[in-house]
Amino acid sequence: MTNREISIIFSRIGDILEIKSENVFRVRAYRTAAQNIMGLARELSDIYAANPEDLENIPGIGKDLKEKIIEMISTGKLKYYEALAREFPKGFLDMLSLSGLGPKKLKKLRDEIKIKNVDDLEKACKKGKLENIEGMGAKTQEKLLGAIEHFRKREGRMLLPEADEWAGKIVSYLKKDKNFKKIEKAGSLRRGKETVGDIDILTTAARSKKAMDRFTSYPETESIIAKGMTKASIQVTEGPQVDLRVVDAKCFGAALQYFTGSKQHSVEVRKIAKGKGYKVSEYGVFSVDKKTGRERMAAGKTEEKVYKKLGMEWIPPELRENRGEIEAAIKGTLPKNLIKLSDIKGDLHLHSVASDGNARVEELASQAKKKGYEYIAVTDHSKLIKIANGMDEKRLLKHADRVRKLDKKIKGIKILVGIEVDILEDGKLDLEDYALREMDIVIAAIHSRFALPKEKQTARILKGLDNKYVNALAHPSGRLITRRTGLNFDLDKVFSKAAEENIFLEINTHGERIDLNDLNCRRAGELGARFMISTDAHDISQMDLVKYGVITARRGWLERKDVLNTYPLEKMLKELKK
Ligand code: DGT
Ligand code: CA
Ligand code: CA
Repeated sequence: MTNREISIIFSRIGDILEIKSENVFRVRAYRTAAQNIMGLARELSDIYAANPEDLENIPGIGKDLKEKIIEMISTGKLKYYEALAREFPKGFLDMLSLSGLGPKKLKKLRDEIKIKNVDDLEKACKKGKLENIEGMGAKTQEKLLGAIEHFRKREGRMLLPEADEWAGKIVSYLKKDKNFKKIEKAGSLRRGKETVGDIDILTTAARSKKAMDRFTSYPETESIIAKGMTKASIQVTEGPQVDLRVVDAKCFGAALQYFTGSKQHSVEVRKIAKGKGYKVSEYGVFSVDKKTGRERMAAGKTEEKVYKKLGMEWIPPELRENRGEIEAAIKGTLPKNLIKLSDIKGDLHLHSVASDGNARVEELASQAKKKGYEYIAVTDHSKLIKIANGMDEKRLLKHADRVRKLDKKIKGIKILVGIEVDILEDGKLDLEDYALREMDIVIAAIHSRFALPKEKQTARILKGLDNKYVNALAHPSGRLITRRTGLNFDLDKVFSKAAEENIFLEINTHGERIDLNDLNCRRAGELGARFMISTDAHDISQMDLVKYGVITARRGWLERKDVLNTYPLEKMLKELKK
């Protein structure tokens, strides 16, 4: 289990204990533990593997919580939590995921108007039943309805990296069996959508029935949802639903095209096909003889052939959302050098032990070399972020000296020094110009006052970008996929300003961020802005998440030339000169 999962369970327990009106100190103990775990740079499972006793050195973790952490790490669950959850009706605790609904309010709703689940709550809000409850009102109802809508959209979906990890495990399990020939991921996962509902896998196999057996024997299977000769679905324990299909090699391309979707993309493709007298299905592209009505297969072995038959260039999966890609594929105007992972030459937003990172600069550099990078930038926090040990001017300049000395010493990679400086509420930056001027790269970011009204937030960001030393805007929207909707500001104004001032907009993949998202990338690109794909890693393993930034950039139709950290060192440095 990851720190995030463990932290979520502890925080849930805190909430449940509060609903049960248990001792406030116990409630607080779980919440503190949850918070501290979330802030840890090292994975609990690593600490445990090295020395289980060290778990007790984490602030807020005593003997009891230590044992619970060990239970979660070694069994993947916590009996105590499961028993607590069973005390409530099914679906009741789901309501804790609604933003704006904490344990106090939830308890009231249960005690006063007998709310049992999200459906009940929605009905009650619509009927105005919350207005009579002390401390709530019309405004609460409206907010909750919004939160319910958001909740439903996300229900049952997982974040792309998580889905990708599961798919990787299952594919490598299948690959161990020589019966499987081709194995490809399809569906929203192949398209790189930021959340994935279920995982779709397509294979060819010598013996279909045996392939089904192998799949449904996946060790972590909780239940087999369906099993036929060529199609099966399993539910993975605490994981996704996975659909597997075995198809004929001669129509593999057609099947891959069909099951990659998106549905809207395929519907449009079929319209084009119809206009040309073809029929398209997961079995291939077929021409229909008008007299006899007989169908003849015209393409199907590869996706390229399928698209070609229909008069289109092959369309990269990330573009298949019916957002103009079909017209472009017909006209031959798809992006020519759509960015790819191997274009990335460095990571320009990394944290070190100088603020809240877990890695020393030497470790970041050596990991970057392993990844084949030409350069990195170490960009720690500025002083506003006290809990992250942010730096003031004096400490930053000293730190910069140290990093530059290291850069001279360490061969094979260029190490830049920069800062992730906060844009304060009034739009001023958190550090004085005399310090910013000394940086190789200045990344401006917002980590406070998320709720400012649109005009103020826009003005704040624009003013921040006015500082002439700023090179990039980190995680511009401030959104966390499941937990925070993001800042309210005029996107076009900020994107245009960035374009004008040669400020790079970040595509950040840290934690629950994919920020900017695909649509924002597309829009900003149209407005002439350029980008920087960064992991904002606080740990060397997180540097691998860059691939999800690349996928998102592809979904935003961005090309290599649009992204700063695809440039070779000299060219990149020129772009940073102010
Ligand atoms: P998800 O799982 O909700 O994240 O989204 P997808 O796109 O993976 O959707 P899923 O798993 O329901 O189906 C996988 C692909 O199969 C989908 O992208 C397109 C294709 N597909 C499924 N149902 C239909 C359909 O009714 N019509 C068409 N044209 N394609 C479909
Ligand atoms: Ca799917
Ligand atoms: Ca599916």
